[in-house]
Order: sequence, then C-alpha cells, then structure tokens
Amino acid sequence: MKASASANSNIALVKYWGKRDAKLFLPHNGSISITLDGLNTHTTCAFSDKLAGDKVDIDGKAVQGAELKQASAFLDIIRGMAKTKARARVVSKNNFPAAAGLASSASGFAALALAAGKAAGLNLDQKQLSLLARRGSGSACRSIYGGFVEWQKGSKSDGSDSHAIQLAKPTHWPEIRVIAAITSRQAKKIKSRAGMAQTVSTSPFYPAWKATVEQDLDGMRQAVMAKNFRMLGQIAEHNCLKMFGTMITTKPAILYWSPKSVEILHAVMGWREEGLECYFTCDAGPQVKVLCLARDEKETSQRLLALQDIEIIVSRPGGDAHTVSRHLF
Ligand code: 2P0
Repeated sequence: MKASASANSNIALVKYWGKRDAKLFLPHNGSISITLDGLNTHTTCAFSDKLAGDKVDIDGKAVQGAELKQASAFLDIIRGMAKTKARARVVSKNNFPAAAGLASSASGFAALALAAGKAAGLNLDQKQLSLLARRGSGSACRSIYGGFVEWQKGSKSDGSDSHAIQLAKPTHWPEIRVIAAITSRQAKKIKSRAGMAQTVSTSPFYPAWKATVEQDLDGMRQAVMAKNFRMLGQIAEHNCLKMFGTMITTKPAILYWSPKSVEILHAVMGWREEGLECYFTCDAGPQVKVLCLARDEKETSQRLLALQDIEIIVSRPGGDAHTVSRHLF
C-alpha cells in the first residue's frame, strides 16, 4: 500500500541537548517546542517485495551514503513492527530550502513515521507515532503534534515513556510568530548529533545545563498556558544561550554562530530596549529564529530584512502531522 503524510517542523523554546542513550534517542532532559506551519515536509512511501533496497528521494535528489543508512535503519524498525522484509520507496519534499539548516529532520522523520507506518499497514496512534519518530531523530517526536508540545524525557531504559504530548493546540495562542532568519546556506561542519555527544562528554558546563533545565521547563509550561509572551521569550532566550554556553565550552569548541547570527542577536536585544517586543532563539546552526506577536510581525520582519543578506520565513503555530491523499509518485 502507498501512503502519504504531511508534518511541520518545530522550534524548541526549551532545547533538547544531549542523549542518555544514543541508540534509542533518549534525551537527558525534556524539551518544549512550537510546531511551525511555515516549514513543512510532504512524504510518500510504498513497500514492495520487488525492490532490492530502500530508495529515498528528498527534494528531487536520491539520498545516499550515511543518510540512506539512517533512513533504512528507521524503516527497519517499521519493518520489524509490521513483520515484513519488503523494501521501501520514499519520496519527500520540503517547502523550505533543504540546505537552510531549518531542522528538516524533525518534519522529515515525523512525516516518514506516519507515511511509512500507514504504508506498512500499522495503525499507530499519536503516542506510538511520537515514540517511533523519536527513533529517527529526537526532535521529530515533537512534530507529531501541532501547537505547543513537550517531549517528556521519560525514565525507562527501553524508552517506552519518552515521547511528546501536546500542551496546547495552535488555536490556544495563534498570535505567536516565529521568524526564521536564514543567515547562511552552507552546510554546518558539525551535525547536531555529533555536537550534542561532544557536549555531554567534554563541556564542564553540561552538569549546570542539566541542573537548571527543569526550572526552564516549569516556567515555559506556565508561560504557554498563561499566554505570557514576555515570560516565554525571556526563558527561551536564556535557555538558548545556556545551550550555546555548553557548545562553546566543548573540546574542541563548537561555534555555530556566524558573524551575521551575532549581529541579529545584538539587533534583537537593541530593538527590545526600544520597545519592540521580540526575542531570539537558535538551534545548532547559524540561523536565528525571532519570536514576536502578530502585532509586531511586520515591523520585526522589516527590521530583519534591513540587516541585509538575510532571507526570512514567517511561521505561526502549526497543526498535527496528518495523512494526506496526494501522493508524490
Ligand atoms: C531541539 N536540536 O530541541 C535541539 C536544539 C538542535 C538544538 O533537536 O540526533 O536532529 O537526530 O536526535 O533532533 C537537533 O537535533 O538530533 C535538535 P538527533 P536532532 O530542537
């Protein structure tokens, strides 16, 4: 059977940074994100006994090497669940530039979990899909749900309690805007996966990260439920800077920011002093995501574009990952 699915990417307000189990993608800490309607992946999957191996196309290019191995290992989990040996054909399209470093693995593995699960004849509920998507890429477990989402780290060694839940639907707080400012299109030198492993094993600040993240999670849950934008922004910025603190103190150091990224951080802090309420957050890369409310979307976008050599993508809180009837092959 052939099946297709659509999933949105997400931006973490309290970050997932560090694994306690690399094989099962179990995190050291919980995380909270907003699912983003502007960054979407559409994926079609079909299993067939006639294929000699898995064939995966992303944005018109055949995936090869380590990336194909990763996709096949994920499909193996689904094959195990469905008790089949059939190989898969997968075609996937992002509606945002693949090289822009905007967490395509989150929307990608969420869409693949749903499309491949259905194509294999599995009838998984959202919790099961979140558990499955996590095994492809940690942040993907949050993209199964729309709106405001928490990945509960869990404590079991088999990972069966490490999945996302929805804190609030997108309609709870539709005024939130996330403006992704793309500062560089060069592939980053150190992937998140390697960066977090290096942080856990070498940063002297990692214990401080782990010791303070629960209070960020508590505060962020409150901020989301009370729709307190100042509190949300302040915690998100602080949590992002703490994560960068652990990254830049690894051996060797990892510095994901470009000069342009730092320019935006200064600009956002300056605009805030002038009364424009916006906050920044960044992932493991040079792009900066600026958080603001709908009333300030236009002004914030214009000021970002005026910094030059920046592209922006504006997102609102997006919906759940869902199956779609339009197939890509
Ligand atoms: C996050 N990041 O919470 C954090 C913040 C980057 C910085 O999740 O190894 O691609 O596939 O589980 O999910 C990016 O890392 O890593 C990420 P794997 P992933 O969004």
